[in-house]
Amino acid sequence: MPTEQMTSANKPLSTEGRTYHIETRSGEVSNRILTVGDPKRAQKMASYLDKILFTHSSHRGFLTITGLYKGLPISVVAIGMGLSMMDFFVRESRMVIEGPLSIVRFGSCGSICQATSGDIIVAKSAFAIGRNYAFFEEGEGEPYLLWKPVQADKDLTRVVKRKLSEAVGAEHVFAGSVGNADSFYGSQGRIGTDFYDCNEGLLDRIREKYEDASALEMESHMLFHLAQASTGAKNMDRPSIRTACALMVFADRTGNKFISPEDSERLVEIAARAVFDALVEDMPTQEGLHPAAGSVWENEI
Ligand code: R1P
Repeated sequence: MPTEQMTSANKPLSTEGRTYHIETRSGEVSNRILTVGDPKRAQKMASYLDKILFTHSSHRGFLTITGLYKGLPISVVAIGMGLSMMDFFVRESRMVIEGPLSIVRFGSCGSICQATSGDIIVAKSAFAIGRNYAFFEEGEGEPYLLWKPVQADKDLTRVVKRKLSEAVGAEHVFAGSVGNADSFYGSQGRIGTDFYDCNEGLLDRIREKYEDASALEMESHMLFHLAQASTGAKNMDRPSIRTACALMVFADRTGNKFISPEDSERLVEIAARAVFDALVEDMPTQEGLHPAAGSVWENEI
């Protein structure tokens, strides 16, 4: 349950200025953000910051950790799973951070290309895959809808890919388009008998429609879409929210293999500094970013 009174139904901010679901306020979250799904992954990656200044776990399961890396503020935010959680995260972050945002998602995925468990796929673009309820209820159209890919930010993506390639070896880093499904099972073509999913041909249809389709996961299209839909972009020389996404291959959907817990932990440890280095290279100063006055980094930089 939220502990502070909300001041508006349309834009719920508490009397203390905290957002309704993430529960952070101005000065607690940096313009540089690494976002992940799993809170344990967030804690592990945040342990590679030079100093932690702020940690908050919200009543809805969002975990925010803000600290310093190479003298600059960075936040690590765990959001859970799915495109709705990504929507909460991007919108409520925007509400409390002044200036441009650089957001890198470091997630996990299923590979539908030659990348196998333990490799990394960097998203050049992301498309949405949605269950078409009209098909299931009224027999209309295809069982799954495929939306056109939205591009990641090219500059941020380039630096993320370079840093990860240096960290894990270029031969383990792939690039392509990522399918953001609205579920883990039906909309990612996982076959079962408990539900009427009509998804037997879905992976083939995805590969046919998008030649560079490489991975399936559940948040990247919403991240890229909201960056493009961000109105702040109109007044700036580059978009106000810039986004990139790199994904560890947990499930190899072609070879039917799954990563071991040891290998996934090792990958997260190796990638943490690479992603922080990318965020710092992309935004090397605090000029034009969220003001230090009143922030958790006020007396640190
Ligand atoms: C499914 O297991 C979850 O893992 C992937 C999917 O996008 C989904 O959120 O990403 P994360 O590991 O970042 O949560």
